Amino acid sequence: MNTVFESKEEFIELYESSVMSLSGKPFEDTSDIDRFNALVKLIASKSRAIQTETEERVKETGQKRVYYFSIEFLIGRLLDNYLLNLGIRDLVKDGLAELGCDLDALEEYEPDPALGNGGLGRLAACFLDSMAHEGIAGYGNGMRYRYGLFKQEIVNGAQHETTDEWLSHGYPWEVRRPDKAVRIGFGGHVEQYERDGRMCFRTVDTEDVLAVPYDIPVVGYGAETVNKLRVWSAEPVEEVFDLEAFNRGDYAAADRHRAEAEAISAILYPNDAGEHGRLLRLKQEYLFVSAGLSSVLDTFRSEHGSDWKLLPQYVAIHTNDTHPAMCGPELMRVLIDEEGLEWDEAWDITTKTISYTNHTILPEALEKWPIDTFSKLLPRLYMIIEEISRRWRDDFDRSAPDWQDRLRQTAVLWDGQVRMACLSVICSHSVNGVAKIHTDILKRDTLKDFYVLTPEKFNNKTNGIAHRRFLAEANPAYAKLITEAIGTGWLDNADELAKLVEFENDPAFLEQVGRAKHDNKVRLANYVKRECGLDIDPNTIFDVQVKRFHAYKRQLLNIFKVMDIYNRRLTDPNFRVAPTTFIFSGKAASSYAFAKETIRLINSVADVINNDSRVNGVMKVCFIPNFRVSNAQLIYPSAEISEQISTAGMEASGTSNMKLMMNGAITLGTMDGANIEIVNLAGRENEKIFGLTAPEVDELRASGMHFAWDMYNGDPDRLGRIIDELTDDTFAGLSGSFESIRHEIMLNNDADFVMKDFHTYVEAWEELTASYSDHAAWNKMALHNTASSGWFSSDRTIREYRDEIWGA
Ligand code: C3B
Repeated sequence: MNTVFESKEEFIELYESSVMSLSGKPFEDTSDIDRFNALVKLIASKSRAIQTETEERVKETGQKRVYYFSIEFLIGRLLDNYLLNLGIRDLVKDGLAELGCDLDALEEYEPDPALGNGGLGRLAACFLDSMAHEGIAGYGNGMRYRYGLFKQEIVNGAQHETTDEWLSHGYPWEVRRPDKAVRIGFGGHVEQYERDGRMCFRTVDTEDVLAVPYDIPVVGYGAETVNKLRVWSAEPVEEVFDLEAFNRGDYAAADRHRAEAEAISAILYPNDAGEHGRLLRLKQEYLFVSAGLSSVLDTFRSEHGSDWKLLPQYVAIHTNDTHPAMCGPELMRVLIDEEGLEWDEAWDITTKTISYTNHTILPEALEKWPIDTFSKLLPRLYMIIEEISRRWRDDFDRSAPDWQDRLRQTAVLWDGQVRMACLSVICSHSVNGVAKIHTDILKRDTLKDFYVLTPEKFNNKTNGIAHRRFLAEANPAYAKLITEAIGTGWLDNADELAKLVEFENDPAFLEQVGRAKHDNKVRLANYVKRECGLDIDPNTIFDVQVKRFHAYKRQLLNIFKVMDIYNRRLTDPNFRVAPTTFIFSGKAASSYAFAKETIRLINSVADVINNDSRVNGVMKVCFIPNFRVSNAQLIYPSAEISEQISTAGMEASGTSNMKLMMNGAITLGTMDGANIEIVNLAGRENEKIFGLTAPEVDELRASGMHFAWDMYNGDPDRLGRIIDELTDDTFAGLSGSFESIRHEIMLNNDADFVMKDFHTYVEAWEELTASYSDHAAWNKMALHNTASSGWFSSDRTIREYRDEIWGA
């Protein structure tokens, strides 16, 4: 462990001078925000000192560098995490207290950068943490959006989006590096020219923008390694201010040039899966790929010269989903056009350097770009893609009887479109899915033709989570208890959580587990009261579903269950319900009507139930607005039931399932994604599994059977009633009824099997909650989940990537 401050006194002295030099005011006159910024500046500069040492070590030992290219990094707040990783949280807290400051209060000033949508972006951030912990020279490469994912407000039950101005008070962690800016060309046309007696290509008449990097330190636990996340911002190449337009009073025109360039990094596209055809998105993708590669290659050149054959030995480039798929052709372009390599040699280097992770089988998420758009925006890159495509076709093995079909499935260019997933697979030496079932589905179905051709490329890397953030930092009450029991080793090595098994039959310990959970529920209840004005009772079961809204994630099934319990309770006051608070949180893509209607339904049901004194002793419904990393850290620790109820076969992995399990929640879920691994690790008796399996879902789909009306008519008291309540006035009081949801279910034949899984789901919920009254047994299950969750640390995932993909 590096020593960051010799003593508390040294910290205080350095901190006071940091406050003074940043604000220019004596300490007593500074605001909390001054104090927060100065604290971060101090910790960031200490981190960068370790970063310099890390950098020297990497150079000296010739360590392989890993670059993680991702269009999203959902990093969350960093201060608390870095204090923990640097081992100085207590020292800093005490030092601040001596100055009359409260660390927890200062931490509330940190923006929560929403540079990602959901699971994929958060995974990238967990990987940064784990790469630094594992001592990997691992760097994030992404986009610095001026506005992160929209802020969600709930108005009359419905989601409203407002801009997320996370940079309005500055971001003290970042350092702008104009010296490392890269010029990026769009449009223009390709011409041939002769260089050293060789015909070469270049693009002329391009419209250029400047990609300017900002570096954010990534501090590894143990303070031995500090890496960096580099995010790119788009700016005009030169200041072209149209004075004439300005003098005319046309201010917009005067600054148009700047505005056009900056638009590229203005917003994160809020669609979790699938953002097609938008020119700006394509520009974003090329900008961070091209600028990122340029800085990767600069570093390589400065250390190893221009011996490009060595690139795969010293550099691994990982592409997080298809958004960085242009890495392949862009690396080819640089090696051929700028470095003068022949195609075959460049191709060998490229494919040995790049690897690819697929995160979803949803067809709408497999990116495709119209050739027309693509080739106009990036003419030279398109030429290279055409050549990749031509060679793929020419070299295609035509001996199999179904070769034509196989070629159709794997072609990069098809039907007027560039298929980015095919490009990603072809340009990579490794393709992985993110949970066992997901990788199996990729092999068997989504990417099966590639799998038949190159089975050796395919491998599974089950996702993981940053356990220091999501357990140690988010759940101090439980973390303290764990450390008292098994020591601090689990922070470094999450496998040590297994030592908790010894305490599973210790009644006093189990009681403390319950008490920690209760404290966390009180903490969340206070937050809910502050944010939504709603009283929720920490003595009820906290049943939690938090994630993006999507039909296949089936928040609808969950709210149907709530409606059913409510209905049955009203019909029969003797119907026994374990008192429960149903907690939902998550955003819907702004353009996704069904998901937004589901949010409105949940809030409308909440409005009725929470105001009905007949049921309030046993149920409340709570929608927590604006789900993001910071409030997620309050929600996971308070959960007792983890709702993981996607249609089997649809959720690639899920990661909230892991975060909730680690915090001692019991999974109520389908056999989908990483739920399957959760069950395997913790034992089926410690989770509650229900519903159709993936093969059963496949079979039902293939049968083409229409069952929605039979189910509706066959169960008028429960399912039928719920469907009717979508369109009568039961829940319409807040802002109207829900015709489109009814339509979707009944006329689309229940595409996500909400009706099909309804009864087994409610039954499973009833059984699970009935067992809650035996607190000791419940706490034992909770503890067992935590004890079994070490494998889900992203430290483990990253070691697998390192050993089996990157060879770093
Ligand atoms: C998500 C998947 O939906 C999750 O199952 C998975 O756990 C995470 O990725 C991380 O692998 N995902 C996402 O958040 N955004 C996409 N565009 C595609 C997948």
